[in-house]
Amino acid sequence: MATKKTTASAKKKAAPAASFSLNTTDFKESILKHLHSTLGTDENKASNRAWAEATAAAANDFVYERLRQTQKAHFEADTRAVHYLSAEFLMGRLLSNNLHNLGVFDAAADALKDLGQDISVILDEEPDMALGNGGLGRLAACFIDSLATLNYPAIGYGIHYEHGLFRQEFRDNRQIERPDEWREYGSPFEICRPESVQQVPLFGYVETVFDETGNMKKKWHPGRVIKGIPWDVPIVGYGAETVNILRLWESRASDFFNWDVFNAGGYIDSQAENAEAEAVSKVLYPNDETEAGKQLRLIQQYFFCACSLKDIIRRYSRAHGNDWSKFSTQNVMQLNDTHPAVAIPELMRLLVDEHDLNWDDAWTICRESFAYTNHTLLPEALEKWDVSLFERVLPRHLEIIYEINRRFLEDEVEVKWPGNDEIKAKLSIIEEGDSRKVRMGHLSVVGSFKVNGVAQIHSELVKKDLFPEYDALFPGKFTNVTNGITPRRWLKACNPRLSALLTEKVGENWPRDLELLRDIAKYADDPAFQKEYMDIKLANKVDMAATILELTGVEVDPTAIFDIQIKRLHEYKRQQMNLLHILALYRRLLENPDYDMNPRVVIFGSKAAPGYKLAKDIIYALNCIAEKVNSDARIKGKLKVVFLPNYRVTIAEKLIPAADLSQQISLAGYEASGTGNMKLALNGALTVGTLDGANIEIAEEAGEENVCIFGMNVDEVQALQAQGYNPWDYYYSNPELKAVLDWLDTDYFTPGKPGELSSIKRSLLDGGDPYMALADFQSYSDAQKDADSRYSDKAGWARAMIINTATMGKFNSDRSMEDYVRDIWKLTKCPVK
Ligand code: GPQ
Repeated sequence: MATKKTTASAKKKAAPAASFSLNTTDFKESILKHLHSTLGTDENKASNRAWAEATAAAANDFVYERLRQTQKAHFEADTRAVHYLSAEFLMGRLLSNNLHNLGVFDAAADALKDLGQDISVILDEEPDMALGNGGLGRLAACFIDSLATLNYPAIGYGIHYEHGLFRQEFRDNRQIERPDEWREYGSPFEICRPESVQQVPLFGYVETVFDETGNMKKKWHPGRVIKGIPWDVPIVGYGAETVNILRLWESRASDFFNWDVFNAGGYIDSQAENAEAEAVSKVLYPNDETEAGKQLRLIQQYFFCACSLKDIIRRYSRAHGNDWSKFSTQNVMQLNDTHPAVAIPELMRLLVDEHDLNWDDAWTICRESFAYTNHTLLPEALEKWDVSLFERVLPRHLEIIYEINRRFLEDEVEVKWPGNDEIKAKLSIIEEGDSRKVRMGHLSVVGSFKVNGVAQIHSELVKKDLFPEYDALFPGKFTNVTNGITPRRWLKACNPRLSALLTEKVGENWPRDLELLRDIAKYADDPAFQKEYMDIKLANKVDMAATILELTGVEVDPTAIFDIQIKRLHEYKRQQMNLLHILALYRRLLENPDYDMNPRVVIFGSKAAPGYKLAKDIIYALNCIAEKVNSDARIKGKLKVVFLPNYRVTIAEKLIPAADLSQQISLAGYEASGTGNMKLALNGALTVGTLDGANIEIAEEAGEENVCIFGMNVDEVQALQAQGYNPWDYYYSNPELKAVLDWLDTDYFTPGKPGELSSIKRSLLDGGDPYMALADFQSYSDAQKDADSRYSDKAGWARAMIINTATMGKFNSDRSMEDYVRDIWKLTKCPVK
């Protein structure tokens, strides 16, 4: 067990959770007032939705007041701020979170109860704000929560998608996608700011002109202009001292452009133009970790970056006029992966073309203002744009990128490696070949002052395998910031039972200072505490069992092991290996109904990108297997398989507190960090995991004996790849593995339709098994067996769970933010009143 850190912070006086003296009576009055005067209804006929909106409005009275105070404080102090540029913010629901962070959750619950309403029913009215795909988008949401909590001046900038991530349904066991309608009837959590609309040029051509003094200038004549309308979502810090904003841009046709067409008699054409402009922010691309290379996606990226930079410059100019010397001391822009990388040439364009700075000064400002976070090594996720596409959409930006590249290769690469064309080709922002491409990762590295990976091992691999020459060229530019999660949403709000127990033991300050939980390690062997802790886990599992029944019709035993894999569906995450293990367990049970194992419920939550055929086949297979296994009386309920439809933040909040096992089984070297792993461990689950991403750091913190590590490590993976991996070797040498793979070719799980699950077997054998599931299978199976026998030792299991909860302090996203602040952003706190 890791008890290496002392809890110095434990001695600090606990700060109160909230600064409001809002009691139940006040809250009740406020809800009623809003029901009447904001919603125009009354308590006798109000729908659940109206109650929810009135509750949100009551909370907003405080939120807006703190927002105003925050903006005033930031303006007066003229502090340096971070601008977190991200194409995704996976916020989930906001009302419960805001009530918790305001410190009025209990008051609201009591008020609603007095009014005859059940807060959990009311909160269930709110659709998820799912403006993101998975980990990357959820990380952005946790980070802005932490920045507000820590009183740092920060703005999140993104896209106001009309439709977030698709809603997943199953039809005949297959995933189908339905549009997400998170704001069909508006949202009480956003404020439109028409006074800050921005214009965004697109397409057209570039003209070379000369000014009065004979200087050459470039003039971009855009073919279209669309407008960006900002919607502000208040981000309430815990304790609600600071309320920052998330500013999301919605696209519309520019009035100015439209009227021309309209007046020329083109009423119908102008409508088409409206539709085209509105398409830009219409829908979130559902591809996680794959770049689509589509024109609309490039336009989306440019759209929100252009709006955001103009917004940043407008705010800067208000205080500093035309004096650009302080721009980079006042502003830092963090690029959340390469999706916003086009902000780099856009800032150059604004400074050089529109504000008449010379190239060198502009470039210095750029390079001092941008920092870049890499979230993956997967080659298919590294964005590259066809030069021809770039030229059509952003002709001036392509010229600027060429100039950045020319100077970089001549002034920096040539100086370091004279005459070395091979290195130049490798480091060039432009990839040569049949179709030339702009490499957005290269652009991000060249244009930033810091580049970080998201877990220790990932950051090492970014240096060693992805960008080794850049690391040699720019010593000190590459760094690590291990990801984190907000303990407010991912423990306090989602697991109220455990939260109450923790507060009782360590005081009320742990949601800020998660290291305080280390103190509960001293009760890890205390039978009374173990009982309290495990009773809570069981109660959470009972709740989850009810949810499973409601959502899937499957009955599960709450005393069984709840074995959970929740994450996007991707071959590298290896849900298919979990599938093979399920088949192995099922087979063992069929061969021997007394096979010694604890009852187990294997639970999945996962969406597949709509165009990712194999991922959808894996979902289909798991649903078919679930159907068969769950209805097979021969195995006496010892194994159940559940695939929950439409996995999202809100489902995660219910599942995580009920988990016993956390499946984190990516092939080592492929999961940059993972953040679900942190949430599950914090809520007590034991990690069944490879030595990949943040699993390594979780094992360090919890101690190896409190996790179940298996499989090849990164070095072993790379050695096997170098030597030549042959999945058939494992197929022929492991009879159980062969049997379960062959099973997939039969019609056992798809009666009358043999071959329906064969694509999975094929990908693992003929397809070469790119993520080496067969190589790690036996070790995985052994780790699962180990987990099972540890579960049988009740005291040992309780101890391990308690230690997991006690030792996850490092993964507080507040710590991640302090790392960014110290190593990259250099912000100072701006306390609000
Ligand atoms: N991640 Cl590049 C995504 O969720 N989407 C993406 O497009 C990319 C990365 C994840 C990554 O797979 C996880 O390992 C990380 O924990 C997460 O980003 C946040 O860094």
